Amino acid sequence: MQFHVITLFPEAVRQMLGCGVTGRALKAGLASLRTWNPRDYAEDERGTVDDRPFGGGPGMVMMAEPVSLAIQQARTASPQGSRVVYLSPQGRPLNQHRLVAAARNDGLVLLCGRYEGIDERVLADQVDEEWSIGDYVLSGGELAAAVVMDALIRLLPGALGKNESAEQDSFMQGLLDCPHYTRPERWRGQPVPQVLRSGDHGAIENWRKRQALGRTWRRRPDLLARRQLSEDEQRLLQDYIDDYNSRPRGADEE
Ligand code: 9WO
Repeated sequence: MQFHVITLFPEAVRQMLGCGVTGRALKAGLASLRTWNPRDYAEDERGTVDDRPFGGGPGMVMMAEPVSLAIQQARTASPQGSRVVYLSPQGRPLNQHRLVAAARNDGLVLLCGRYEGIDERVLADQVDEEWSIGDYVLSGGELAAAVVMDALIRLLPGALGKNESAEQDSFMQGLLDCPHYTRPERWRGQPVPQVLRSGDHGAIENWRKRQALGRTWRRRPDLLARRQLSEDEQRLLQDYIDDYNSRPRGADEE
């Protein structure tokens, strides 16, 4: 998948993706990253890309022309059908479902704002979608773009090792993840749940599914409400709830 990122800070974007799973995917050619700097399309000698807001107020606004020219170049260089996405808190909330849909395309153009934002007329003309990664304000869209690319790269066939397939990810199944443990078997008085050391793979699978369902029920009931549960899953969740309700009063929340 080709990523084209429009940013005033191309080095920062590159650095964020340079290590781990994303770094390997880029080196292997599963994904590629090109950056387009509006400063290179500035109309004056000094490379001015921002100006004062009409209507007054603090801060600066990214100028239409340099951003527009950078978007045009990115669009031209990107595969047919690539969407231009602006990252902002005003966008549609991003989720795994939308990422899976986006991963089916060969390319994606990500537009990163700085300052107080980008002249609205460019957004109206040249942006296909606006995405938010959460209800908070950053100092620019670059971190959000890196989040989007990281989540997409994990979905590309071959990006993850055999033992870490994306379908296994909790969110791929609409549930939160189960707890994980490694050695030692007892750490500061806390044991690893017995079933995980039993070698009974059926029992382990059931325990993990029950934990995933139970945690989702307790922490994110909104996720469960949107997901159909199979009869097996309903039974496992009921086990968890029964267990939960029969705990001694004041027992540990987890
Ligand atoms: C800055 C600012 C300063 C004073 C008063 C109001 C203000 N609003 C902003 C602002 O929203 N700046 C944005 C910074 C402009 C667009 C790029 N920036 C950004 C993107 N911050 N946070 C995001 C973002 C993107 C995706 N998901 C969550 C947050």
